[in-house]
Amino acid sequence: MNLSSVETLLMGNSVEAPFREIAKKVVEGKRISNDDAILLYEKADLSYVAMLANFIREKRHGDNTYFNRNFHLEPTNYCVFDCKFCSYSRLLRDKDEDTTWFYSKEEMLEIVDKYQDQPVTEVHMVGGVHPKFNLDFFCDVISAIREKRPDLHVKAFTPVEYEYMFRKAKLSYKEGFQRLIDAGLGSMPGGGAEIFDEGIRKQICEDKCTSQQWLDIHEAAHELGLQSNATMLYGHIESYAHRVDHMDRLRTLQDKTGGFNTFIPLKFRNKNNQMEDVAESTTVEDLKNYAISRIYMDNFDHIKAYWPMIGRSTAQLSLSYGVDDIDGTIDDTTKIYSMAGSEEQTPSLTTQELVEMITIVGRTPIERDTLYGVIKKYDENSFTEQPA
Ligand code: V47
Ligand code: SF4
Repeated sequence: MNLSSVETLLMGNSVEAPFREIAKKVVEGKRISNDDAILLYEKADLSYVAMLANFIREKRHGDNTYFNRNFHLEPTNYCVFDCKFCSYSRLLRDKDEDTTWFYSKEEMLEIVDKYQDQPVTEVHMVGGVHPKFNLDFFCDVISAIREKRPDLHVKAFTPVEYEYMFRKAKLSYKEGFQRLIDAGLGSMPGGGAEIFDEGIRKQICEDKCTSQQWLDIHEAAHELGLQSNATMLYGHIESYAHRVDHMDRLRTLQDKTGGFNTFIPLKFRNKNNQMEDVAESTTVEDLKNYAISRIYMDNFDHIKAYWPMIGRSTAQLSLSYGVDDIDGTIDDTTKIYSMAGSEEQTPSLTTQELVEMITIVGRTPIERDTLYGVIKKYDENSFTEQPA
């Protein structure tokens, strides 16, 4: 969608005045307000938000669509917390060997060893919170991983894990982070944010880190030069106003620190958890949510559709709704979404499959590192034999 399409929208009488005003702000590169965002959620057509989101996406990134070669390392799914939406964790008393795991340092290094000859660039390490793991242990694991693979970027843990680890170690957030940075931590993923509204948080995940702690931990990380992502778990019991409040708190922190790379809306999946009675959002709602996120989060460079959670077809569609990143190869190493009922039961894509997914919808695949350094630009001929 080009500028003239949006200008047509601005001039046309078929579009009501408040929507023309929002389009004008977008074309002029101005920020939309919280009321504007709520109006978009409540009243805007999908095609209208798609046009605006795609305009912003193409202005920032053209057709470029980012992915990386990554795998996950989930140290345990035992967890001291009890989030109602979580299909993955097991309480400490649960001894079912088929559904629980707890890796030693050696077992984690064996997993990393499997990738020894593969050009993966990132390990995404996150899991449940187990009292036997502590800061010293994780510093040891991270430095052992980096010793084996100095080229591997370790993107690890959420504020849920950090708050617990740093509190037990009796360290400030910055002191704790400094220890992990010295051990080789590269950046922080976006999990654990859920929905910041305190009333909703009390209902879905009352015992883990608070919204303010989540934000403070990211702020501390940013101040030490660690970059991070941010997520929003949507499509359960929250209202549109709660989504906008969540994005507002992130946009405000990003104004202050500039340390976030990517915003990742996460669709709530309702299988095998304590919120099975809550219906999942529709694909139309998912696409609308990506588009409004792109329009509202004007200080975030990237919007990611995490394909293991949303499914590869919707991830492809999302590239016309403001999204410019679809995460990575994964190699069937995460269980969070398959256990929650995602259509992707064994999430794994080769680089070639990712490239084809992106080119088939007319975009340009860019293999990136974790912090968006460009590794390789692909085209439709990258995997076809060239004539001699
Ligand atoms: O915080 C848990 C979510 C998150 C369910 O930073 C669920 O690049 C939906 O944050 N339905 C962890 N979502 C995953 C995460 C993430 C994923 C990919 C990339 C990045 C990144 C971060 O998963 C949790 C929670 O919000 N989650 N259960 C569920 N039933
Ligand atoms: Fe534990 Fe994270 Fe699951 Fe909450 S979402 S129960 S903190 S593993």
